[in-house]
Amino acid sequence: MLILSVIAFAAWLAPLAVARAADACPRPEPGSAVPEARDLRSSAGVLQLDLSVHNVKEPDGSVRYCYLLEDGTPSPTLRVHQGDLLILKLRNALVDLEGGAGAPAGHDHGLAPPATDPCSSGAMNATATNLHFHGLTLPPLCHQDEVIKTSIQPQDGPFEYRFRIPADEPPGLYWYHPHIHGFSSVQVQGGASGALIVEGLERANRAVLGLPERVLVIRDQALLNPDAPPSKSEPVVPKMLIDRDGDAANNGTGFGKPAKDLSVNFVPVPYPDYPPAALRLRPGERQLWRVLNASGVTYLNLALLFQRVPQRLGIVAIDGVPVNRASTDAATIQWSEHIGVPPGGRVEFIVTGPPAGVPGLLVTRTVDTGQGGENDPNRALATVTATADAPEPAAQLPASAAPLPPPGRPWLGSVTPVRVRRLYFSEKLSDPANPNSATAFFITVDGEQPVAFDPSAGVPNIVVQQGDVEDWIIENRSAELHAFHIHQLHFLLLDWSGVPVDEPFLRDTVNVPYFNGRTLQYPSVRLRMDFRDPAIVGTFLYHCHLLEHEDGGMMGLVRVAPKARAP
Ligand SMILES: [Cu+2]
Repeated sequence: MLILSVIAFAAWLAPLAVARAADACPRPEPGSAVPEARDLRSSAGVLQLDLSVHNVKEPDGSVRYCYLLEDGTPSPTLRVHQGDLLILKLRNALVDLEGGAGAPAGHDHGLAPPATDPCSSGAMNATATNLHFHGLTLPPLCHQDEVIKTSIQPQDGPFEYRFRIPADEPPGLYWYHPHIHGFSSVQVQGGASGALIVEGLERANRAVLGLPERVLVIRDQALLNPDAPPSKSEPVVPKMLIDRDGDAANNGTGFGKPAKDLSVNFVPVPYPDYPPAALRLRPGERQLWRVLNASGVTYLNLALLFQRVPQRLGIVAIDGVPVNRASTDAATIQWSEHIGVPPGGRVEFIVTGPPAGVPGLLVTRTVDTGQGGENDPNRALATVTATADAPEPAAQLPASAAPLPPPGRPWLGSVTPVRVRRLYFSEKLSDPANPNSATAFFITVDGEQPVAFDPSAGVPNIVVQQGDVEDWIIENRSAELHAFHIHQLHFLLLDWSGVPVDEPFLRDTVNVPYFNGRTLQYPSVRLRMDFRDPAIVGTFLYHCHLLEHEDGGMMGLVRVAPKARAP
């Protein structure tokens, strides 16, 4: 009798448990209206929140990760002002989806495994996680923005991030995501990411005063229909190959199977038919769109088409930095009909809604990632429909604002660098005789031997002095694009593939062109690196922001040494 009731109870419990697990990270259906993430705003100078990170394996085998507030709200947008205190308690609710490495020790005995010190554990396994606040100029310290040693395990209990947004942080779009070496790709492509906005863009650029604003987070994920033939509406393309990362390789046609599916605020836009998500606004309405490319490997080349005609997009910020950062021009707008955004990059631009009845379409155009790169074909992202009764976005920029004070340090472009360093991206087959063997990914200081990043080595690849400004030339000796990113600081792009550029703003992620095997020199970018801020003293990372490359070892350590005190 007792046994029977236990079985009955278990039978009742099992489907419930499965249902609950499957709903851990719910997602909208393809073709849905683009939802807005919940805005969490600071009040009285403080933004405090409890966030948990979850993962689940779906019945179709796909893997999802998500950040949830206590009431189940996914991936909130964190809205803070310069100087605000952010207190974020992160609870790690990850489970080991594969079994094996990462399963909590002691599970068999029903005992809670011993807690580790998340600040020093450095553990890299499938259930470890942490947070990187991409773009913010924070100290590389535990509980702030340190990702090399900080590793939170499920048994550790809530882990507190607590830091102040720098008083001079440029206003714009930043983001948060996990950064455990070897597991960044699976967690971020699973959906673990969210936007963070430093308010005050209207103080830097009067052109956005009073505009309704929309945050669009573009993520990529494993193909939902990997075996489907291309849509009949597409031209026939050469047979798809698989690149060294195991993704569909660039075929150079702009069509064919993409390496990954994309989603817009979690609304999937899956291959092969790319049913677009749906955006609505009012006819002719001007809005500020803040777009984050939270993809693991997918490059974006955004365009807004009205009846197939590309529209002008008014760029006001890139990588969280207003485009007029170097000038006093209060209403600078960079107009463009398409905007490239590498993985990790952000772009904020003004759009004007189509006239009533004119269909609009937000698309990403094909990106030539090189022979060894992923296939990033042309595809739709969202329909843009103008109707008089379209609901307004939740957020709107203030209609009046005091201008931002000018930056406290001289413009980076006017500072003479104290030295020039050369680094290069390269790749190597583990078995040179077998083109399908695993690839090793490197970023190397010129003159050194290429070595995959080893977090346990603990030895910085580069040591700089706080207070210095340096020029770094980043070469690409591989046959695919890489996206150079450095934590803790922004840089000025001076030269892109041999062409001097004059950008009055800063970036934190930049695309480095691929080597086509025909030029005398490897393609490169020249970056002016800003190590002046004393807050960034310590050790942190630079790496390729294609997460399969980063996890594969394309990462290095830089130590910013404290300035020697004058005697
Ligand atoms: Cu890369």
